[in-house]
Order: sequence, then structure tokens, then C-alpha cells
Amino acid sequence: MKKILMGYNFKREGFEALEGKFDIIYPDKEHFSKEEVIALVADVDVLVPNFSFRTDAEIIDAGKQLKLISNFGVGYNNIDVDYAAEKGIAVTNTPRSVLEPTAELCFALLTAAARKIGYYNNKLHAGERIGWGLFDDLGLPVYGQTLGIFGMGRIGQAVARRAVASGMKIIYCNRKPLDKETEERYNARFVDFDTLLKESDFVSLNAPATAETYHLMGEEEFRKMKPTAILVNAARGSLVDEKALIQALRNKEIFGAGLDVYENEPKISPELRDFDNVVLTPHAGTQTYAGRMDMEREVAKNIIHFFEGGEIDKVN
Ligand code: 8YV
Repeated sequence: MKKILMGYNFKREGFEALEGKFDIIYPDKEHFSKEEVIALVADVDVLVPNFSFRTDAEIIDAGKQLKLISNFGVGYNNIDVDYAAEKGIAVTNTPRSVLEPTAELCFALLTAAARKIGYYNNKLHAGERIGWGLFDDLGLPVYGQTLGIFGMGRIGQAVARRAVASGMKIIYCNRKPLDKETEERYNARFVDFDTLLKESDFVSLNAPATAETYHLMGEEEFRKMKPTAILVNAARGSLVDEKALIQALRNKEIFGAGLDVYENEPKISPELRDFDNVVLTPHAGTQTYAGRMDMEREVAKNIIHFFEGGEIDKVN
């Protein structure tokens, strides 16, 4: 029987399809340490890694029988995919299951930051005084505003769909423009990054963490944004220079931010907590039980199809 090493103590429910077909090793605590993975991976065929440490050359080299790394997540910056490819090891991800939950949280962050939901909620929960007057603590509208989406892949488009339903105008940056039919569906206009920064009332980052997107948003970029604009990041923390963001918020170069991801997760720059106009969530884009089960099923599908034939979400 082929062997699977689960890096995390996943719920068994979503992995039911693997039972009886594979010999599966789960940790009896939250997750295995890197040292434990190195010790256990020697004779396994499949590794399902976790996000607490990178699946790097050291782990890959230790996996003498390793054929597949089946990632639990769409982003695979936690894996040295090029090195895996060199070693003939396939890497798969979970693009479908994460799509709607991530877009949902992303759009919720956008709305929460604009309409000050985080701020009001904090005040009311803390029992603090808050102005109930007609012109106290005004938020910003979403309807009729321009959303700039950086990264018009599946998640970017799912955000666009929600934005269209909310009466927003859409501009976007992508490696290449979408086909005409898709553009028309979202009434979206392909622009360069400069235009996106200057024209958007909201900038949503929906691109993966790569060398090209590292610190995409820095000092200069924040200066180009409208002082009333809001940055939303539900992609990866590395896309934003957090120090530059803090500076931009201090200087009121932008109105606020909705953040689900951070440069040094699970650490959050403490300065971000000082801003009432910054809504923070703990990398919770897919944090629902249904979402997690869909992700497990997508991981299981990739493993089964890899060995039995069928479509897999191979990324390397
Ligand atoms: C997960 C994610 O929470 O899919 C991704 O890329 O960031 C999230 O869905 C993450 O993969 C944790 O395992």
C-alpha cells in the first residue's frame, strides 16, 4: 500500500476517500515538526505539508520514495516547487475549494474597512463612547466606487463578481488581459499598475507570492493611491511592505486597509493595531468547516487521480 504522511492533524472526514487505499500517518498533536517530517518522510509516497515551515530541499531530499507533494491550499510558496520538479516530484494545490471562501472574506474586508464595521464593532464591544450623531464617524461608500484588482485569476474574478453585484466599477492588472467575453462579464478594464493605483478607491491584491510580487506595495505605490483609498490583502503578506503600509496609514496617504495576511505570520506588526481604520483577520480566508472539508476532498482527489489516473492540479 502507498504511504501518505499528513503534516497536520487534519480532520479525517474530508479524507474518507483515501481510507483503505493508502496507509496514512497523522500526527497525534497539531502538526509534525520539521525534524519529525524529515525522519518520517523517508519511505512515504505522498506528503501533505503544513504551513508552519517550508517544505524545502532538506525535506525533499529526505523523501527518498516521494512522488507527490499534495498541498492543502492554493498558494504553494510553502514548498520549493522547482526543487521538487528537479527531483521528479509532482506538486499539486487546491484552486477550486479555496475560491469562493477566500473571495467572500476578501469582499467582507473591503466592506468592513469602508463602512467602519471593525471600528464600530470594537467600540461597541468595549462599551466605549461612540458618536451616534448623523455626521459622526462617517464611513465610505462601496456602491459606485472603483475597485482595482491586482491578479485577475480565479479568486480575483470571484471578487469581481461580488463587486459587480455591489455596483462597483472594475479595473484590473494581470499578466495578460482576460478574453473579451470575461472582461464584459465584469465590465472590467485592463490597466497598467500605475493607473490601477491612481484610479482605484479600493485596491485588492489577489496574486500569488512570487519574486515579482514581493513588496509590490511599497512607499512609492502607497503615495500614488488616493487618500480616500483602501487596500485589501487576502492573498499573501509578502506582497505588501508592512512598514511602508504603516507609514502610509500614519501619513494618511490612504484611508485604511483590510488585511487577512501578514509579512511574518502569525506575527502581526503591533503598529497595525493602532489604526481604527484597519480591519484585521487571522489568515481566515478559508476558515469555515465546509471550506476546510472541501480543501481536504480536493487534496484527496489529487492524490487518488495521481495514482489512478484523472485530472490533477499540478503546479510544477
Ligand atoms: C489556507 C491559503 O488557510 O489556499 C491558500 O493558499 O492561504 C488558505 O486557504 C492555507 O493554505 C493553510 O493551509
